[in-house]
Amino acid sequence: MNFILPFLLLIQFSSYSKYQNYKPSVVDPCAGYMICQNFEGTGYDNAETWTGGTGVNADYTTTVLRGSQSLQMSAGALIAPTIVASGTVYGHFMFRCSDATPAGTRTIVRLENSVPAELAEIHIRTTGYIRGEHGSVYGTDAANQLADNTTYHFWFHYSKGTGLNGVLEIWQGTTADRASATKIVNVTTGTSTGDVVYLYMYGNTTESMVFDQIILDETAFLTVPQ
Ligand SMILES: [Ca+2]
Ligand SMILES: [Ca+2]
Repeated sequence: MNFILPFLLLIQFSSYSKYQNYKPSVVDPCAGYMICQNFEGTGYDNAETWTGGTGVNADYTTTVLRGSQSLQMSAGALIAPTIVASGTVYGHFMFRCSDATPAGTRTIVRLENSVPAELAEIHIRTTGYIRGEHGSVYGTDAANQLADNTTYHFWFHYSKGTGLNGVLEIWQGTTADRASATKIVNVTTGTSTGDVVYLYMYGNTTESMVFDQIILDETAFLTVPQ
């Protein structure tokens, strides 16, 4: 007994010291991404400057997709901060639309080169399906029909080609995990040959488009913070 007790106390003291020295690391959920915007607080967060015209509300609180504020667009275009030119980009955004079967095809996301001129777009069709466009090549309308006022996670991958081999992939899901999303667009014959410099989000006067957690990077990422 006299031998065991000091031994147990030593173990206990050792664990306590380890606990005292433990400092939880603060992980910045935006660290490392070229663009990472969650629209929290007044205007934009993550020290990013986004520019847009009328019809853009970066402090939207009515039906928030994530956190306490989202982006709501009822018109116009919003431009993300300029990025270093990149021939391959991976993106993610959360999206909710008041009318998922709009009266006309609506562009919701566009990638542009330094000119700026269009490289690729993501559309909602009047049928409620998502379509991808790489240069002059349109992908087949996706098989997953969107529903009104429903929140989705979209993921995309653009790679420039040399004329007829550009890639645009789009995944549609309902969680922060791309592995559980469905690949809905797969263009492999795209005609755009340019590097991405600009990311645009679009609104329309007829529908309310709400976005959140917009991320863009040069390397693939399969999950985003919940
Ligand atoms: Ca948010
Ligand atoms: Ca805001």
